[in-house]
Formats: sequence, C-alpha cells, structure tokens
Amino acid sequence: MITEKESPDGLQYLDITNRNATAKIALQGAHLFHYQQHHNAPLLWLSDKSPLASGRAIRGGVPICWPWFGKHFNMPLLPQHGFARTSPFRLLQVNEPDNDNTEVVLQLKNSPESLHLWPLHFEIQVHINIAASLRITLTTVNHDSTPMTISAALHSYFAVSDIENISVKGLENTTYWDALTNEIRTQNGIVTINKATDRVYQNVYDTIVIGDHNRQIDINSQGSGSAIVWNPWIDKSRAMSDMTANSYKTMLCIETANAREDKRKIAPGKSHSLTAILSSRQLLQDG
Ligand code: TA6
Repeated sequence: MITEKESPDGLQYLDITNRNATAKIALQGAHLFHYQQHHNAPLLWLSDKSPLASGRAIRGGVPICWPWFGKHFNMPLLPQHGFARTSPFRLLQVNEPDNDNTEVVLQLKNSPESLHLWPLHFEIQVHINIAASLRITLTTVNHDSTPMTISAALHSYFAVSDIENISVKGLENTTYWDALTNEIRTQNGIVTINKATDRVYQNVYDTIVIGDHNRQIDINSQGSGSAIVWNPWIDKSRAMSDMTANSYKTMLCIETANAREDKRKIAPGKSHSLTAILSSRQLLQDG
C-alpha cells in the first residue's frame, strides 16, 4: 500500500507498507528516511531533531549525495554533498508487483538552478525497492555533450543499540583517508568506534557487516569501490542543530559511495549506477 502524505512543515513523502516492511520516502532528494521490517527494529536512524520540511536536509535515513561527495572540489561555498538531497524529484513510477515488494522510481533533471551550480545536462533516477531487504540504486545519465565526472554516496545512517558496542567487518586491510587528520592509513582488523570517526575507504568490494548486540546488518554494493564510516562523537553531535548531545550513541553511517579516487567519469550519452543493498537479521542470544 502506498499513500502520499505531507508533513506539518510541507515535506511531501510516500508512506509504504507491504508484507515485508514499512518505509517512508520524501520526494525531496528522493530521500528514504524510514525502513523497518515487521517484527524488527528500524534499520535506519533518524534524528529526533531532524527537520521534515521542504527545502531542509533530513538528518538520517539515506541522503543522496550527488553530483559531488563532501565539499565541492574548488568552490567550497557550494552546498556540501551536492544539491540532489534538497532538490524536488519527480515521482516517475510506483510498482507493487506482489504483496512483498514495492518499487519506487524518482527522477531529477537539470534545471536553471542546477545549471547555475553545475553547468551540465543530466538526469538521475533513484530506484528504491522495499522488500525483505532495502535496495537503492542511483543512476546518473549524461545528457551533455562533454564527459561528466561525479562523486556520490548513498549516505546511510544505521540505527545501532550503542556505538561503543558495535563492530564493523569487511574493511580489513583496505586503505582509508582519515578526514580528521588528513592521513592515509590501512585498516588493521575490524572497525570499532570510540571517538569521532570520519574515514573514506577505497577498494571496498566485500560485504560490510555491522555486528550489533543481537542484530547483524549487511551492506552490499554494486557500482561502488569506496565506503565512508562516520560517527560525529560527542562534541560534534552536541554542536549540530539537528542532532542531540546523545545522537552519536545510536547511529553509525556506513556509506556506499563513489568518493575521492573512486569518482566516476561518464561519457556523453552513457550512464553509471551506484547501488546499496541493505538488510538485517536478528541474532539468537546465547543462553
Ligand atoms: O560522510 C561523512 C561526512 O562527509 C562527514 O564529514 C559529515 O560532514 C557528514 O558527512 C554529514 O554531512 P552533512 O552535510 O549531512 O552534515
């Protein structure tokens, strides 16, 4: 079942329910901000202080960073993570092939505003499949006469029970750029979080697994060779207007990306797709 709704502050979104899960997708930014399998906790984290308002970025769910990840490479005053996440997408298609699956396709094309920020003719489509797992595909089509280089991320905020009790597997022996120290390091062993963490990993092709108390979250990707691990920790959590001092404790971003060295060059008339496939399962407790 799919219902078109609007938040009190004017954010239009789709409220989706099928036999597997519930989900909420804002037309602005094609931003999925809720996904929850029945009989399971929400997979994604959404800040209690996040605006759900037209024109305001949502803090949580899966923001779409496009056509650049992070700060613009030479115009730092442009919005961080590009302009897609606050742009009005068009609802292109909704399919309910059966009671277990819901497919939504949203589209954004260049506009006078986008051409002012990024002078290239494009179309992006976001295909979201709500089922026993969550699949999001961001497809960029180059409608320009020149090659376009993009960096992008499906900036997933995962809900965790306690950030200090989780482990992240699948990044072992890869190299990462530490955004906090501007150093390149190698990941030795599993990732644990006990301080502010902001890392862009390269050569990431294995399944990333978040181990959390009694739940495992699997993150698979296609069309991606990089991933970001981010937790703001205490000070930044307190300082951000759309987070609380304790927000950092129950969220972890593991982002499926084409970031930094993994940026993608798309020839005229060609396309590139970045896909994240997210799923979770409860773990039996010992004893
Ligand atoms: O993905 C990590 C990151 O680039 C961090 O540096 C932090 O800025 C985070 O994204 C959130 O960015 P935002 O623009 O959504 O506040």
